[in-house]
Amino acid sequence: MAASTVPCYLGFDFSTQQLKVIAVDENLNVIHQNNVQFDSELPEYRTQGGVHVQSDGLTVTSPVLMWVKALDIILEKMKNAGFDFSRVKALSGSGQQHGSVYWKTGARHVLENLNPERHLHELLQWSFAVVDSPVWMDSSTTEQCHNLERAVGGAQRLADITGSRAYERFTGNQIAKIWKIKPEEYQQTERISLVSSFASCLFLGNYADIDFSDGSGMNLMDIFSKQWAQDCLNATAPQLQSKLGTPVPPMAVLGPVSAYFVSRYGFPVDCRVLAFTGDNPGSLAGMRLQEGDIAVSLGTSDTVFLWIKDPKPTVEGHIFCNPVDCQAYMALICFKNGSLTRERIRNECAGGSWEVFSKALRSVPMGNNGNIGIYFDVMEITPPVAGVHRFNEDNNKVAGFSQEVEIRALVEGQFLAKRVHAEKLGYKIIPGTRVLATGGASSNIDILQVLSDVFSAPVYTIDTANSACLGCAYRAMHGIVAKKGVSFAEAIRRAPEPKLAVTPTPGSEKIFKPLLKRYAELEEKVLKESQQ
Ligand code: ADP
Ligand code: XUL
Repeated sequence: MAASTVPCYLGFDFSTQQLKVIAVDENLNVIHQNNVQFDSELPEYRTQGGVHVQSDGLTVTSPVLMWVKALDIILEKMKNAGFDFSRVKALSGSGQQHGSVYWKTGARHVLENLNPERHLHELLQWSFAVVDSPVWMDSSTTEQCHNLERAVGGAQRLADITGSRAYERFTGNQIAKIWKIKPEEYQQTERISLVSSFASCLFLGNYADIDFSDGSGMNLMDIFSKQWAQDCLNATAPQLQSKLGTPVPPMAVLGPVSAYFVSRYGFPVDCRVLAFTGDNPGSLAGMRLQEGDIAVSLGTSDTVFLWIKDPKPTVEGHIFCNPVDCQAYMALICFKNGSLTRERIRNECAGGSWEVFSKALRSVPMGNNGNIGIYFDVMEITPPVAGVHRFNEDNNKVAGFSQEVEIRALVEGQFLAKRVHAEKLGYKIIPGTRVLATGGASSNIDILQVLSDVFSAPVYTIDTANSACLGCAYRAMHGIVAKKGVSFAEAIRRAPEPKLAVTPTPGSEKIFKPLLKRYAELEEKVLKESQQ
């Protein structure tokens, strides 16, 4: 590295709809941001929202080579923008959680011998046994979920071991399905990665291990011993342990960047690759979440997460190992109907404009005159129900709302659900509670106002809506000093604090308290009806 260059750290995020990157300098200032949108910039893969929904409506996949090509493109874009790769001291990143990648026998050899004259997507085109990777939106593995819970002694028992009951999108159940429907491809698989560890493999030029935090989203790892749970492996697929590697701490330095990146882009030979992790764990790091805070991420999926010390897994929500402190944990609740549902209602009720959507939100009083809506365009995760359900102030089902009421019902309903389910996990809002918001929709102040009103708490944001990328750039920086015993908080103490965005409207608590109770009852009713 030239003496005049100041070091920097990169954080990538392989998310559902795009690949993003952020670079921070030693003072943790963001010095570069870039992204590649899958649908528009890689149209040859014909994805919608970054995915393919198969004809059964339940199986959801993404072409693994699209992710590889997106990396080729983003690095070219950075180069064309004059980004100086020789400054990169360490890099890390995140991936959408639960998705899986199946490396074909021989792929390790290809990774170790990448020719810097060629693009990664050309070099790796024959390296995957399964070309369409199952992603987190998939809900086609109910049978495998039942098998796993039965094998280990029930849903609560599975949660006691792995932090979650069996969920369709969790990787172990996806692997069990691949083994059942594509046994030959499974046999040809030398290594199975998560989206996060797959991305580490690309940078490392070798197979990279899965980190504890993203590994917690597989229904395969014991979150207390941080090792694969043998009973779960046995119930999933044969010879699985040898295909998974060994879980590593999220702050593990995996090795130097592959020679490919040194020759082709000018990365320094000693640039460190830190274990990649899940996007929600990455966001926890980027939000600088503290105990007591609640984070709400409004991306393709909406998620709520908390920092916890003494986890007690239940059959609702998930417990993951903490991405920045190996003694701690995080609780997470995932809602599948997030931004894509907001976009549908925006298109139908606001002519496709976020400004019109916001204006409509402001035009209807908080509490929506008692109207409540539940909008599950696709099978929801929390709770597992599909369909649109609208209720008037007397709890009677109605067929439709005016456009403005529909918009407010959607946003209020999404946030009522988040608070109801966070409280079911034992979360309490106390004076001083901060709601930290991130994700694409957190740039919309009118949406944040509803969030603040429903939670009766101030909402804070960080300068970038891409907290997962930012968090992983921070993690890359921490990775260099973690071995010396420096904590994450200490390593990033100079990072900007989250900023206050909105405070609750006076009177919001009085309006939303009864609505929270009604929402919980109506959701319960819809769930019961769907099970009849
Ligand atoms: P992901 O990381 O899952 O790909 P992001 O967190 O980047 O997703 O969020 C992308 C989403 O942000 C888009 O699908 C879009 O619906 C939403 N979004 C962007 N701008 C706004 C806005 N002004 N108001 C509401 N939502 C927005
Ligand atoms: C979390 C989940 C999603 C994905 C995609 O459990 O399934 O949030 O991580 O963002």
